[in-house]
Amino acid sequence: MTTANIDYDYLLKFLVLGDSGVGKTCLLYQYTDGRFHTQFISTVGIDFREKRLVYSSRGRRHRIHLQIWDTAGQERFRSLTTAFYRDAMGFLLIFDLTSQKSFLEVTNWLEQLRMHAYTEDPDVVLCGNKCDLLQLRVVSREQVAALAQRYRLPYIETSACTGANIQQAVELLVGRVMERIENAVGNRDFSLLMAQSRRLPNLAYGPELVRLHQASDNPPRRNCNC
Ligand SMILES: Nc1nc2c(ncn2[C@@H]2O[C@H](COP(=O)(O)OP(=O)(O)O)[C@@H](O)[C@H]2O)c(=O)[nH]1
Ligand SMILES: [Mg+2]
Repeated sequence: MTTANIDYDYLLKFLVLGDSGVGKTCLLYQYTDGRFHTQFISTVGIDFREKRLVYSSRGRRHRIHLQIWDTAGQERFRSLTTAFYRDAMGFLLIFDLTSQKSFLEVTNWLEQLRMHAYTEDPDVVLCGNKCDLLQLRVVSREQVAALAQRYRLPYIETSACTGANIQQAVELLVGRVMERIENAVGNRDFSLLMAQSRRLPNLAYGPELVRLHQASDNPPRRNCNC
């Protein structure tokens, strides 16, 4: 493997998790493309989106290559493999503010993370998505606040449709992970993860699993007016 073309300081790998239909794929596209896509992949596989950003801390600028992995529909079958979680350094855990079920499932996703992530206490940002659908909202702020406090999770309300708070959510997670990196001297698990992160994604997962920008055969789904 060659590292000659690496022109960033850190490659960060994040995962987007949450029940099917909460808006993971839309949120990811909104973050990288600034648009609300309505045509999506529901095939089995793994997708990722990438973005470059600069993170400044303690007077230094770090060039970050951010890779955010999506589940591409596998979450529907609860069939995310251990390998899927293993290489991720941070997690965006999404639920749908218009679905109590997706909110109740958050604790199950946290349990999955506790079992499969590189540490029992990984960096997670909880996102209540579809905040544009005010009339359909069924999950209250109090409910989320109690859960976020119980699990000590930062919480942010997002809309993949309008773009509200998407960048903030991702950058909050970048900040958390970068803080961990800066404090990680001597943390063996995290050092190993960072060493691995120099690998290219399709080497890490196998090219047959990587499906980028793939449109589905299904007709476009849309449930808002933006
Ligand atoms: N109104 C609204 N609809 C959304 C939002 N995010 C996703 N959707 C819709 O919710 C459905 C599921 O989105 P998708 O990204 O495929 O969910 P995934 O299964 O978690 O990847 C689609 O019909 C989207 O158009 C949002 O923030 N607001
Ligand atoms: Mg999806």
